[in-house]
Amino acid sequence: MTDLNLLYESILNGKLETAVAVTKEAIVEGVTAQEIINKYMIKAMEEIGQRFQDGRAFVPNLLMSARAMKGSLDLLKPLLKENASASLGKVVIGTVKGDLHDIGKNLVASMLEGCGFEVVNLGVDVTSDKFVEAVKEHEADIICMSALLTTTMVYMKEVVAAVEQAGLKNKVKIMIGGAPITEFYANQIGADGFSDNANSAVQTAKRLMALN
Ligand code: B12
Repeated sequence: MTDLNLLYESILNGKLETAVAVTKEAIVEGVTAQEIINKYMIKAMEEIGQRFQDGRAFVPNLLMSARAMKGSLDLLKPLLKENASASLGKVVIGTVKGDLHDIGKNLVASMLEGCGFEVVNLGVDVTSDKFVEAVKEHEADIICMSALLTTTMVYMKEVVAAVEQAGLKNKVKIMIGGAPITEFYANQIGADGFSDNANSAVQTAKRLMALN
């Protein structure tokens, strides 16, 4: 039986090879992707974040943890997809301008995809123009914006304004998230939904599509 605490430790310590090996073993043993992500991977990222905050870890440690997390997540993505049925709706997702954090955003994208949404991932540092263009091009039902910095979360308001200006506010729902984001802030800027984790993001997306 795989010791999944080793996955936690390997992400925390930025050990990509071990993280990938343990994830592979866990998959073979039938541990669900949700359990691996929620109980071990996210917990490890939270801990390295806390250490960074306390001055006990530094940017290279964060990058190595992020790399290990991505390696495991890449293996789990196809499993998340197995549960998917027909498309529940189309989502364009991105981290807002000035912000390069993409781990949480990619997790949300994978969960949405895994649960049946079609997802267009615009990456990081996404401008309001890019969000608007993508909504038009893909006829998206939902825009998902992520921000991890207090200095970049304010840009979400500009995206909402750009969506309004493009006459798309009644056509597309806006959902936001990221560590500094609150429900209060979402309401304040006129977003339609907020979630503080990847699991409830799926529930919120379904609610916005009037599916639950
Ligand atoms: C990893 C990390 C980095 C990595 C990012 C690697 C990558 N590829 O993403 C690197 C090293 C590059 C980095 C850089 C920086 N970082 Co940084 N980083 C972090 C750290 C430790 C973890 C973030 C993370 O991945 N968490 C794990 C994921 C799973 O959680 P999450 O992102 O919160 O996502 C979940 C939810 O928020 C939600 N969610 C997220 N997005 C969305 C979107 C939608 C639509 C929905 C519904 C939900 C949702 O669901 C997700 C899954 O459950 C945080 C600390 C922390 N505790 O948050 C600091 C942190 C965010 N960083 C910080 C800082 C200051 C920086 C830098 C400015 C540092 C520097 N001096 O250079 C730069 C900024 C670069 C830039 N322009 O973006 C600060 C921000 C402070 C602030 N209040 O603004 C933090 C809080 C650390 C700290 N306490 O000081 N960082």
